[in-house]
Amino acid sequence: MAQKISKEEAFQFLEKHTRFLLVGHIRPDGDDIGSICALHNALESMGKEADMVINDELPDRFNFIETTRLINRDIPEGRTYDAVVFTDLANRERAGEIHIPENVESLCIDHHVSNEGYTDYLYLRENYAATAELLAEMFFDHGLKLSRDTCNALYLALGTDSGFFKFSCTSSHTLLMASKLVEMGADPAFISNHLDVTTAESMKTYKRVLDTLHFAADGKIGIAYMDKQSMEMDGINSDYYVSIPRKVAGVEIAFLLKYQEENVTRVSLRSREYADVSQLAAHFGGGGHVRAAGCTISLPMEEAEAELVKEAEKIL
Ligand SMILES: [Mn+2]
Repeated sequence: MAQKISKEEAFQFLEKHTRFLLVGHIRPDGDDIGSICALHNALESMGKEADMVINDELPDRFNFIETTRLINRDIPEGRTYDAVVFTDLANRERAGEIHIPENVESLCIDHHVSNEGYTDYLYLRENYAATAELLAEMFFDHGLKLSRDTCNALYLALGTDSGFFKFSCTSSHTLLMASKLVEMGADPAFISNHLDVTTAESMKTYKRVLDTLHFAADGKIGIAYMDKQSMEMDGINSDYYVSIPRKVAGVEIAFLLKYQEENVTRVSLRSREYADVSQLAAHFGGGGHVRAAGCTISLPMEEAEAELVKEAEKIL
């Protein structure tokens, strides 16, 4: 089990090592991508070497962060490391199919309540909106000079994980970090302009997903599907579509059921005010946060829905 450490100890870990492998998660989101890029740049500014690995395709919409171009899909060959840092990964499986060197000291920096403690050290703040919130605070504490791209990466990460400062995870501290990032060069309008545009294909997918919207538990559960075709059209941005069932008045729990393969359904879960969807996801072997979680169920979509609704009704 990981040894839980403080922010100071986590920074000391960064200071005492020199060649870092940074690992992000599969199906990367804005927080993961922004956090790994910012940590990479901060380490370089400290005179360290760092390679980034995310073992999955990166969504195009985060390309405006220049550092994303340095992210590797696999661990580069012939490199050696004296430390591995996982950012925003609740469990080891989220790293994907990569062979992480053993006998190298490992640290995880994360904000998932469901973190499984799979590294030597764990710096966890489960009340923080994003992993980037831990990193930004740490960098500010030590007076690191952050480039404009690094500030944008951290702001993007804070913004995407907090629904751009709308979700309940948004605290005065989240906003303070965002404010300091803007002071140091982050550009909120530049970031929004890149995120708010959508492709024609995404609009068509939106219509397809919207057509599947239905309800259970007297309208307290909102459900939408991304079938095989929708996933082929815009599966890489699937997280965006869970906003469809979540938006409807009266919905406390939203499910987006996503085709993964025949008889395997991935599920994104969201809640609005009181339901703990991280517990619900954990019931199905998944995890996440109180208001946003995910799991994979080995059933076709309709059957997965029935199981989910049955469990969800117990907490409504
Ligand atoms: Mn996150």
